[in-house]
Amino acid sequence: MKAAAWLFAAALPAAACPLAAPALQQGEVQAAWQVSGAPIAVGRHFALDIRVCPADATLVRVDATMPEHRHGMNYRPSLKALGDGRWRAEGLMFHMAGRWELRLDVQRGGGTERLRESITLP
Ligand SMILES: [Cu+2]
Repeated sequence: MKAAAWLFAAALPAAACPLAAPALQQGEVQAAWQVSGAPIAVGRHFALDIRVCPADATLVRVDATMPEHRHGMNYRPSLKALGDGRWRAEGLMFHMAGRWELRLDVQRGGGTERLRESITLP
């Protein structure tokens, strides 16, 4: 596992701030994410590679809900800091088709910014 994490850290470039579009933005906080490995599919675990800016911002939580159904995921993802504004979230799973809202909570300067993005699964 250690070797795999190192390989990943080497492969993903540091978050050069500000991030190029498309990136989520809330206040001065920016985040960009991409699915790591196989694309998101109903009922299958997936992982996200996430970059956060500026450098003093800390990603503290990754979560997802289905707002129209008023429920979240059945699993709580783990979050790993890789340094240089890079993070990895593992163990996410969307157990239904439909619209999910991905949520990234980022702490900076004593406040928390919540960045959101809609993901619709066919
Ligand atoms: Cu649902």
